[in-house]
Amino acid sequence: MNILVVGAGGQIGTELIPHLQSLYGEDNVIAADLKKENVDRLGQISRALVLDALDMDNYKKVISEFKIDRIYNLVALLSATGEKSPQIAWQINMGALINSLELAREYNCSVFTPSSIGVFGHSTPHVNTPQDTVMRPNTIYGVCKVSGELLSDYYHTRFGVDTRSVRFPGIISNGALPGGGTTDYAVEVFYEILKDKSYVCPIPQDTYMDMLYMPDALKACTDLMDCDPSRLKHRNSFNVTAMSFSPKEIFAEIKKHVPDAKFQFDPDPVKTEISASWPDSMDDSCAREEWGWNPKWNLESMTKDMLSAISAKLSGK
Ligand code: AKB
Repeated sequence: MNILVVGAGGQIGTELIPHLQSLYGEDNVIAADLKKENVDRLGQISRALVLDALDMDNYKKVISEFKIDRIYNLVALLSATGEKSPQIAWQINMGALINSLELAREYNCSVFTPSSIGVFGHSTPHVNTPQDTVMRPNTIYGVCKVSGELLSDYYHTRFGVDTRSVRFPGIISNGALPGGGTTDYAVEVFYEILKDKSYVCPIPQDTYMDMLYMPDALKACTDLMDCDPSRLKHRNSFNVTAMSFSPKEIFAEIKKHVPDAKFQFDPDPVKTEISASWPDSMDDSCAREEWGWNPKWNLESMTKDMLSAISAKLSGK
């Protein structure tokens, strides 16, 4: 199987590439990104090329030349950045998706596009948020993700394209940094505490959001795509979560390992509003039943691992 990852230079793509290589073979994974510097970095571990997923002609050439069977469409402007320029967020998020779906239809590829907890809004039940529930988001990112879920299901029912997706919560990782998201604080805090022993948090201390550690997120990307389609009652998109915590709770966990760490709060108005509109905790039982979702990492084990991985990274080991 030949796999193309578009938007490969970001937080997920950078770690998804080696994960895919380990499962499907090094030469069968192609990394594509808009930015030359990301492609140069990815080129050290894989076959990598510059590609603007909005440029349909070039995108088509890549799909045809490399005989692609599966697309991971990771192109996205995230929630906080999206609010700075909603029209651009719509163009990028929806443009990359419709091009991916159209090419998948023409070349018979399967498509994975991450959705997000951003599909939910104030009117969604916030505790144990069901799989099938109210989706009235109040960010352009959420509007794109809901539209993307509908469009992906439409391509499946109308054209038979094998589209699948998960609603990612915040993803915590120690490779490439996330950028422009509301959940980014849960990554930033580790770097700041290990560098300066202090962190100023842009999210109010008692706001709960769901999170996943990267190894579980990568497994979701491949387990869902490899599962027997006859098991799937849902496709776009599945709730997935591994932990739900507030800033106060993760900081208390970090303090167990770094007792002199200092935390302050200076809530950012945009991120505060977004985080208040998202679930406190999601019900991911459909993912568990339909394709065996079973995350391994929790707040305790993730915190320990993040502290040791980032300490090693900062000390150049
Ligand atoms: C964001 O915060 O925008 C993302 C997401 C939850 O989709 N990390």
